[in-house]
Amino acid sequence: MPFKRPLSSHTSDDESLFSHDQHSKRVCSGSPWNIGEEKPLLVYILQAKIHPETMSELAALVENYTIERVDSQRNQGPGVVSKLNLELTGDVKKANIIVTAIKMRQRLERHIDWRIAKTKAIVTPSWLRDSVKSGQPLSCGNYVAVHNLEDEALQHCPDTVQDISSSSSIHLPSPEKESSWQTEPDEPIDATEAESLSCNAKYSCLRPSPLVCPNQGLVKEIDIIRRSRHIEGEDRSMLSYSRAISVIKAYPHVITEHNLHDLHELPFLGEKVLSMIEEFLKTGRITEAQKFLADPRFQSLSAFITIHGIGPHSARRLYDLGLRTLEELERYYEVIPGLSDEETMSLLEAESSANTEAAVEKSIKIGLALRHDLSQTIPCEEVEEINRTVMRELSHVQKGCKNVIAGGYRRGKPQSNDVDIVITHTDWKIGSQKVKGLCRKLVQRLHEQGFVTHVMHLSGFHEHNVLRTRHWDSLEKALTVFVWPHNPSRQRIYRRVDLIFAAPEVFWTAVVGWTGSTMFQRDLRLWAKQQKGMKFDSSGISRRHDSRLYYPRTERDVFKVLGLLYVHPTLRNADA
Ligand code: 8DG
Ligand code: CA
Ligand code: CA
Repeated sequence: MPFKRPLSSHTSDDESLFSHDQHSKRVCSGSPWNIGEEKPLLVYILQAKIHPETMSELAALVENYTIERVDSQRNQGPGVVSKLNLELTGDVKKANIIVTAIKMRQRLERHIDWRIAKTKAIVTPSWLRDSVKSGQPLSCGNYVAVHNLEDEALQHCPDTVQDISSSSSIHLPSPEKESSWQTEPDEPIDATEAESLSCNAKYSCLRPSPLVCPNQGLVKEIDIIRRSRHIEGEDRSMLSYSRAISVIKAYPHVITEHNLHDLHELPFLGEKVLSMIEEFLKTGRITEAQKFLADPRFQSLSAFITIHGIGPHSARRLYDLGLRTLEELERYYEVIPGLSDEETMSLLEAESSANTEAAVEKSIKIGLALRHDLSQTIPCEEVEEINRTVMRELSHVQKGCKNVIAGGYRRGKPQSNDVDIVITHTDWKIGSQKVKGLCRKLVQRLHEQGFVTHVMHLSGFHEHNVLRTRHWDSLEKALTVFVWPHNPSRQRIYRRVDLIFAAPEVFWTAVVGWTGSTMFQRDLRLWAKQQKGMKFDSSGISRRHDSRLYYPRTERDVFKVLGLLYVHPTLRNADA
């Protein structure tokens, strides 16, 4: 194969990501492909979907790599010479490892017979780059190219470091697979995988829940009743409606009088909800929902809880004081609409003031003052622009971070109420130290650059044990107000941006938790607890009986560890 040789075989980005690892890899003896072995490791590079320049880069990596590397920092002492013997092959059957940019089975099958594919380790180009960099064939687990072939890739991987994690009581992470270095894992929905989910399963994390379902009008109507229970503090009843809604969200057919009886097969649809559905089919309305919509108390309380910091309990208290409208709330809190000079940046200095009454009141005042802006939804293009800006500023504070935009955006919502960005550091070994305290530093930087005007809430790692019961998780996070600095060509509108920091070991649990939806996350916890004896939240997964911790290395791993089929983010819309 006549490949053009590039000037350099790797990018400067790669240098920074892996420079630490180069000096800390274990020496792995006993590998069939390792140091000093004569037999070369045969590499087949599948050209499809790989740019010609990348192709020559990869080929050069293989062809050049019978190099000797003196690594004076290894445990065995200075001067140990390592050799990795790679050889290109054009015969897929002979290959020990297949490198490809293809991710989907169907696509791969156009080039390689599936039966052969099942006998090989099929990995992403990053496996090759990283193996060459580290001087040894790395574990394939993080570089699996086609997820249907994950087990096979592990089984046939010519790696030498695979067992580090399994021999430990703690699931040790290692460098991630290629796709996870990107801002957003943008895998398409795998139809076979989606079909394996079941619409009548008891847990929403086993059901496929699209953003908009065939019975969305009905869902919206039932959601009014759910909201009424929420604002009145009737949590049990609210949860029943949430469950009914989530079951309907996953029901794939339009409900009609003809198939109404099929709904009896579905969980959580009791007599009351079924009769409401019947009424909706006949009239297009549910009387109880309509009554709430017309109820002044419902209207007031619903409006109050749209303000950040006002939950149902506070809303009812304010209502009992005689307040009815947001304008009255403004006067009560002495707020001037559109103007907020509340000093919440001081939260950055305070040790643990995030939940004091004064801090909550400040955030209510900000929420009220800026409510006309904050109630406007954010188009996904702007979500991405905010994310880019945040990450650019973060790079000035700490190099080597990566992130995923979570929340509704990731579930496919075209318009979001806020932006949720989950951030970690790419260095698995020292990443958690790098991430610690980063939240404050980033917010400080964003404030100095004029992007963040307020911090509504700030919390740190140390809350883990103390406030476990009151919080979703123990991650370091800042709930901020973001604004584009003065620019005549751009509308100056305030946006809510949540910045969540996770150590590399819990990055993917954080992404899953913060991707939601709320009901999906609730059922992940319930499933973990009831079916697996495990504990799940955004800050980690543990086994209950011995507190063993699990550190999933990819998002798919989160599902795997919990014994679940993977659910694509756009099928996690288990709320209205
Ligand atoms: P949108 O209203 O913002 O458009 O939709 P969303 O993105 O689904 O709502 P969200 O209120 O931004 O919440 C995103 C997910 O994060 C949601 O599934 C629930 C979860 N979540 C919070 N707060 C917290 C929290 O403090 N910790 C954790 N772990 N998750 C949270 O809303
Ligand atoms: Ca959100
Ligand atoms: Ca949010």
